[in-house]
Amino acid sequence: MKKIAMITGATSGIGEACVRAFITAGYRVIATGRNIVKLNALKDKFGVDLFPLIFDVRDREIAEASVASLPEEWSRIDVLVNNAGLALGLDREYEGDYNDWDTMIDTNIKGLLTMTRCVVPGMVERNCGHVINIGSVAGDAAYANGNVYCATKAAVKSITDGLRIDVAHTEVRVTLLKPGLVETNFSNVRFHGDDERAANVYKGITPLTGADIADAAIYAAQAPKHVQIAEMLILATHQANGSTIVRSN
Ligand code: NDP
Ligand code: 8X3
Repeated sequence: MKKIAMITGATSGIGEACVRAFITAGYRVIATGRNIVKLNALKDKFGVDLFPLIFDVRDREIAEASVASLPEEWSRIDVLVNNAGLALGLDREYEGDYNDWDTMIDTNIKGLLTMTRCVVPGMVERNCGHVINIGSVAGDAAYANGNVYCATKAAVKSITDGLRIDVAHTEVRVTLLKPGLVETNFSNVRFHGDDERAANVYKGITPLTGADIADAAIYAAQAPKHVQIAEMLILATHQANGSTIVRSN
């Protein structure tokens, strides 16, 4: 019987790469997201190995109802990849946008917690499972103008550590992946659709790809049962931390 991975934010970037990687590794995948067209395209591409589930992770009631509505044959989730998330804006903290702050906090922290609350009780009951949270190098230390986004990813680090402690009496494993610069739709979203500004983020450096992060997720998921990959910091070769990036001309 194939294992089941649930991947949030499966419609773009790292999440979409994880869908591909987990299916290639022999899993069936529950792909969750808000973009119905994209989810249907994934369904067309991966067929019986993919189950699309449409909801916004910020809507707690719908998220809970969606997970509860899974057909019996899709209900035993082996791996939860908590990936849905975003940055909005790159402003001084004292000039930041309240709505952007709320959206980041509601998605990156509260959405991730909702999914954990919905899925992990089943893992504990079955005494098996794996939660892979997508944090960020941004959670290690704040960088200029990153303030609230960095704080949400620092929260993901604490929430992940807390979960690891709280399931340590079980076989459930908990992993935090902390990517650096990954070229996805992330910067277009951060800069509210300013493609030129987004492209500049990746100028003069070879950034990571979604597939690089999916590789790390697969490595953690496929580690022997007694091995818990607690944390991985994955950076482009010319990035040293959240604020040190050496670019070529
Ligand atoms: P993308 O913008 O390419 O993908 C983000 C995904 O999250 C999309 O599928 C998006 O769906 C989904 N999403 C956002 N908000 C919600 C929501 N409220 N409910 C459901 N789905 C939602 O960016 P990335 O792939 O780069 O980002 C994935 C994760 O990786 C994020 O948590 C991000 O913080 C983290 N990360 C990214 C890095 C980078 O440099 N790119 C580095 C470190 C961490 P939709 O299209 O509908 O908005
Ligand atoms: C995404 C990486 O450095 O843009 O979390 O914050 S960074």
